Amino acid sequence: MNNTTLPPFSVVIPARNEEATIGDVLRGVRDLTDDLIVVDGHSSDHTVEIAQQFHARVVADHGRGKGDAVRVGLSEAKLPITVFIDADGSHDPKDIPKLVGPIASGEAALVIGSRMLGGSEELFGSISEVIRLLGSLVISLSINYRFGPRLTDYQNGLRAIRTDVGRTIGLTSNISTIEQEMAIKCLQYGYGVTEVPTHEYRRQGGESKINVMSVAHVYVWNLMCGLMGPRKEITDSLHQINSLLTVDDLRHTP
Ligand SMILES: Nc1nc2c(ncn2[C@@H]2O[C@H](COP(=O)(O)OP(=O)(O)OP(=O)(O)O)[C@@H](O)[C@H]2O)c(=O)[nH]1
Ligand SMILES: [Mg+2]
Repeated sequence: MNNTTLPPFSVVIPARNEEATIGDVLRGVRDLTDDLIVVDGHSSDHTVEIAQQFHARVVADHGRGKGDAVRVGLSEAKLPITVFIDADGSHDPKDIPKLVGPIASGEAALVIGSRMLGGSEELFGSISEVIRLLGSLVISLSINYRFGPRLTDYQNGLRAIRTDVGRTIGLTSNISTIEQEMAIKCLQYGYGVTEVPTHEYRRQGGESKINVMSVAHVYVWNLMCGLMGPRKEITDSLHQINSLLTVDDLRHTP
């Protein structure tokens, strides 16, 4: 059941072969939401069965990657705010109310958890982690320079977004570049983007789905396109969709 002091929010867990950890994540989030969705990446282990045991709604992605799963999650969400949390145990469900608060108050349309503010076990453990940290810092600095905010962690998968905004900003990424794309497109459209301190743990089991070196060029290309792209206007058709779910709705939805 949802926390009564917050507006209702859907929780989306993208998961591919996360049988070792998804049960603990589901246990942590199930009492926070009335709309619990696991977007399954065609897992070959027991991820789906475990999700069903926790009465999560399980939907399949199109087999293209985490970005695809995030977009499927947004299209499936039934509530005005959608929270994303990874299935590998690296995020703390107790941070979720912090993410939802600034959307409920109208301060932001997208709220990202910041490992730079809240700490991370992953910052300096291995060469790969240092490369990812440096890449993440470059991405953050570039987006801040182009659009003006002073945020520290545009890459974090732990985040909350107004569902209507997530559906209408034109997300296209199929892989984990979805996180930077979501932030850049919100900023291009003039939506508020902010962050709150959240702690990140090293994944608690299973295997990483990301190979930094093989996707680095996609990150660079997407970042360049996003930074060079113009600021955008909300078109009439977007207005029509957005008018179905406004921030006022968020505040007044029982
Ligand atoms: N549905 C779906 N989920 C995915 C896919 N790829 C990754 N995920 C999930 O997205 C989340 C983040 O993936 P991770 O492999 O943890 O990526 P990361 O957090 O950048 O890397 P590490 O935690 O260091 O392993 C996890 O819950 C994955 O199971 C996919 O293709 N489809
Ligand atoms: Mg992870």
